[in-house]
Amino acid sequence: MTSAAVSNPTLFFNGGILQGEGVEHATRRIKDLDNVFQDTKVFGKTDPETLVYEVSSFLPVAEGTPGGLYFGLTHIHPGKVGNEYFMTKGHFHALIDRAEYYWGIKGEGVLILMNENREVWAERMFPGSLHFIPGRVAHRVANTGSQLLSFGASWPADAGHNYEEIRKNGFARRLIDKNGIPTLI
Ligand code: M6P
Ligand code: ZN
Repeated sequence: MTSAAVSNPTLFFNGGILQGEGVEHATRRIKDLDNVFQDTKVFGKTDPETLVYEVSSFLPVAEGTPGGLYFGLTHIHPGKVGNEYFMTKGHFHALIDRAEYYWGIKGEGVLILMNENREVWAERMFPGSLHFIPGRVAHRVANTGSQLLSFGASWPADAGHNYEEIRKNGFARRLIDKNGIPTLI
């Protein structure tokens, strides 16, 4: 059903896959996640090609455009390195005061948050959960379930990513599997 005034949307995330013109796909494998997991011994023995997460993004304007809005869909595979769950690299925004929304679509996870004083807290993520991430707060998501974890994200086009801080100093706390229970230590 279309008319001159009512058209079909140009973007879809049916079946968890973001489709449409201008959508970009990125993969993060073990080999891309140096300095993310604590157990370097197990990390070193893990197949470097193991797929940890995938991100599709719709970036309609150039990075840095004030007022622009980005959309991303992230899928984290189930798995662990030692007792630590597969998770995203995590970042502060380059323009540190920029905020972001995350929301759970599929599977179970935990959103780990850390402010500039290195205080860490975490929120459970599940289908229908909505997370407002204020500016000045680093964010990372771990898949704590045995299925794929999918979540949506929307952030300002001028936010950028500051990975360096997390790469160097990490998060002050880690989420590990302690006797089957996701625990912040
Ligand atoms: C979300 C957004 C993206 C981010 C992605 C993966 O989709 O926050 O900006 O790139 O998650 O997270 P990270 O960049 O920390 O690996
Ligand atoms: Zn972000």
